[in-house]
Amino acid sequence: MANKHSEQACKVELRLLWTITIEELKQGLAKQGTKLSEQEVKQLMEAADADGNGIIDYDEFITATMAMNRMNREEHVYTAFQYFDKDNSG
Ligand SMILES: [Ca+2]
Repeated sequence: MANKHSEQACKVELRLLWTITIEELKQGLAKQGTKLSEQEVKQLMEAADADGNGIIDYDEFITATMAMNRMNREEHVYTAFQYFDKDNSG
């Protein structure tokens, strides 16, 4: 199915381009009205950053989000990811 193919291509692209830095995480949480201390943000970051390279990539974000919310709806994750990565810095 053509749709499925382009969906998968899109996910690969997202995996390559979309990452969340600790600054984006902090700003995203602040915009949502979630007030976390620097230490809490770091802990959240470390929890999500499975390979410890200092950024949360698409896979890590999905894993962390699913673990937190027990949600299996990827479009919600996608929306949340867009929210955090507003500047599309990648
Ligand atoms: Ca990482």
